[in-house]
Amino acid sequence: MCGIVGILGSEPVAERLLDGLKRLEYRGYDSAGICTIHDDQFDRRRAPGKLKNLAQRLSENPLPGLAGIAHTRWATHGAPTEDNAHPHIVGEVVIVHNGIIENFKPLRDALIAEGREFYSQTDTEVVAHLIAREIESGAEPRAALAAVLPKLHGAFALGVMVRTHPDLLLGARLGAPLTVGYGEGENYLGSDALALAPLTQRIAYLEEGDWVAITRESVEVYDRENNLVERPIVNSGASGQLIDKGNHRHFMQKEIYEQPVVVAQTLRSYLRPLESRVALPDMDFDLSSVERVVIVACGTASYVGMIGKYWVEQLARVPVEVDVASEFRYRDPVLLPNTLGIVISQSGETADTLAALRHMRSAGVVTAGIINVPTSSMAREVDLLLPTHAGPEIGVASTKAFTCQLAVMAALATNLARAKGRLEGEADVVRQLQQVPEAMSQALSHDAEIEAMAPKIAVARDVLYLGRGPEYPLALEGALKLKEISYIHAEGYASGEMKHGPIALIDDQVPLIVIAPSGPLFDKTVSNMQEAQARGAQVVLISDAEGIAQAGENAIATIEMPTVHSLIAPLVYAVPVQLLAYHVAVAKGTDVDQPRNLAKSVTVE
Ligand code: HGA
Repeated sequence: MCGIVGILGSEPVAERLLDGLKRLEYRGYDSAGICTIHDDQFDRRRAPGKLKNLAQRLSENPLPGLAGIAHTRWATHGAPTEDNAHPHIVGEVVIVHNGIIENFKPLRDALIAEGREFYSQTDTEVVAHLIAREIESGAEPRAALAAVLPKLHGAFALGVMVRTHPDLLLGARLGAPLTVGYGEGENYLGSDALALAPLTQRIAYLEEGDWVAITRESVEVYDRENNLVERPIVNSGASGQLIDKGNHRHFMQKEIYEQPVVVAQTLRSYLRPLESRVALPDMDFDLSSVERVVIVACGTASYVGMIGKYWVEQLARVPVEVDVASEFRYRDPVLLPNTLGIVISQSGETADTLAALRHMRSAGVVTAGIINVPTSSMAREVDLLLPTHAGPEIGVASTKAFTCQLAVMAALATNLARAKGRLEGEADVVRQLQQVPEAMSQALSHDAEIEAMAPKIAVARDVLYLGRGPEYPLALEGALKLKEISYIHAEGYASGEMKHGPIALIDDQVPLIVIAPSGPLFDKTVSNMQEAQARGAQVVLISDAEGIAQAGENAIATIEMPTVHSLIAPLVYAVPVQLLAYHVAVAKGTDVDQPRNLAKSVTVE
């Protein structure tokens, strides 16, 4: 979601702020802006739409100044217009904000009743007014910020400057990430280490409730009780190079193609082939005492959880509940003793999942997190971190993070099964998992066929995906992927559910994508597929050689996957599902990497 960069520099900052925003582009945004202080005045450029619009304004009307803050906005309150774009200036204060101020309405009403005028529809402007009001009544900037923070409910990261104090940059975080960067005679503020990577590798991660006062020479961090605290300076290891697309047309395509390598990389940290063992990092709780599992995640990651439910129940015979994070906390879930809570998140900052994690921890549940960003809030708060090694995922639609999460989920299911004394043939599990990268490469070799069939799907208004067993969540993922990037309406169904409703939608204009590896469930899925074909459905069958030989005859297209063990099928079959969505989106000409309305790291509830 939106990004924050701030620089207190010894050289002009505008271009560097713009560069920092470019590094945060992958999160998704719909307007952007920069404000500097020079000659004791604020100077600001803002533009709706992509950063190139802001860059254009900067080139027509450059922005001098050695201190400034910048923002990419993903609108939550008010349309993505120039007036609503950050930074917001009120009196002596300029502010950028990530997140939502949940109590903005009563605060805004009270400020209006005092006679204050609002210039935007954002919740953010309330914070600017509150700080400005403190300054007007004589508070110095630090005290003004400290007085306002306790009044704000919700989740936020803030960057603040005060016109009369051009050598001071303030920041605060609660529920949204913020980092401080340490330079030579300069210091920085950023949403993440990636944004600051060309400026510095020396980073401190602020903790929940922290606020910070930055000058060129010093950084003072305060906790929510306003005690001066130390936050360790670490080497971020983030590359200063802008991550590029290599020879690929889009980041999403590059990330789909990276999967054999990054899944191998992820598996390498869990597999011990010499010992025929699937290992987990050390933990200070006993897996054998786990009597139930609760998995909480959002979007694509929640489908990893659903596939995990099939695996854990089948292998370990431990009951599993899967919840979408936005529902979990508010339905006051029953959390019994000896529950293992698992959260799954690429960014480790997803607001709903983070809140669910905290809910589980406060209920005394032991937690594990399958997370791609090891410095994220979730990674720091779980009892057991199970990292994925997907590398930075830039495309908004998750691909490689999904399959790496599945790889880790398989490792966790195997370990639970062993701990419960249920695991037979661990050497075989290791062998199957070792085959995943090669099988994924084979799946990728069908790219050209999938590209060729994409125009047929691109003209559809609705698309249905069917799967059974672990391929049912994959059908949900296929439909989500297609919706996200091609804007075609798509639904995923458990094959057997089709005749309980969705079959009413079937006609010869509705493509039906059937994900069905051969195996014990195959015949049943094929029956469901044939029921649809009898009503004109245009079937694309994704199966292996045996399945296609048996049932591919009347399909409009088939995509042949290598023959794989049922455990690893979801990882391998994810590839054609992703490629299909990708090529359909390309055929439709949509913005594949930054689809409309979507954000990458969803830091608001
Ligand atoms: N609520 C603010 C900031 C939006 C945001 O955090 N996006 O990720 C606004 O609507 O301007």
